[in-house]
Amino acid sequence: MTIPLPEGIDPRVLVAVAEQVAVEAGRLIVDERPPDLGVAETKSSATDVVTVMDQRSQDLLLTRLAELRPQDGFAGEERGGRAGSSGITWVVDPIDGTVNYLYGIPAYAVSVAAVVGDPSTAGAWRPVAGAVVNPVTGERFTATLGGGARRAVRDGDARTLRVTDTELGLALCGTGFGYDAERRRWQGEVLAGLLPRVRDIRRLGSAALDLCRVADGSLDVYYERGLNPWDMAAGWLVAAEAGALVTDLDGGHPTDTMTLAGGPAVHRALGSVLGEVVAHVGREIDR
Ligand code: LIP
Repeated sequence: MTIPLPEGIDPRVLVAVAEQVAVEAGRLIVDERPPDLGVAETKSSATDVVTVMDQRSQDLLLTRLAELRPQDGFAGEERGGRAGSSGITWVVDPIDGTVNYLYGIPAYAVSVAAVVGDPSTAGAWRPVAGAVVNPVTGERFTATLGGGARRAVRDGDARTLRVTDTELGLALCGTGFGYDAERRRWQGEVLAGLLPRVRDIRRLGSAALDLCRVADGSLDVYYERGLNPWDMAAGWLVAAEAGALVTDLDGGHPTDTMTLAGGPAVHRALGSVLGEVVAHVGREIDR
């Protein structure tokens, strides 16, 4: 499905806004992280946690995007959203990699994407501009539809990103796991089938950073079942604009059923093996 860009919308303007507010939120979650940070609440399970900083980060993003882009919609992982009239919706993850943030592991990001279509309906939306900021390393990954993907650490050092494309047996493969025990059991069985077929696995703990690692070549390929729009929206565009195919297992838009990202050849090879393994393990929904 090709969803048109609304008239008068310039992705270059949107990506500048995305990067600016993602950097601001990143600064907040690092500078104001309370020393006694704990779990404010849980969502789908006891391990699906929200900290006070997740909500504070999202509140900042909502406020700043309302100031900078008052006609746009807003949809975030945590509470609070807004309808818009411009045809653009901001899909944000205020802290992607919340468990890493809670444990002090420096692999988390603020993900901010401007999308067209309906992000609440799988396959009915796509990103047109996005930024993923790791506030600990200072890495800022940005992309615009048709405009390429870049990674900067300090002002002025932006580098254009290009994916690798290796054979599957030599591919460093990223993945992740859900918060539900039965899903994790299924994901473990799928992983067991895949592990002998790739170089190795890395579980970084942030889908947004996983997708950006595919874009910069520090992962060759990535797959995960269960991603929400806010986990993948900006990273999807960064990876795709760096030359990755980013799809579900059937070659359509990535969805919560499966997100698969990599250079064309390794994406095809992983998709084929993953399809075999899922067929052998049995589809999760059939169990
Ligand atoms: C995380 C994802 C990650 C997944 C984790 C978690 P969160 O998002 O980015 O890929 O494996 O289970 O869902 O919950 O930290 O925003």
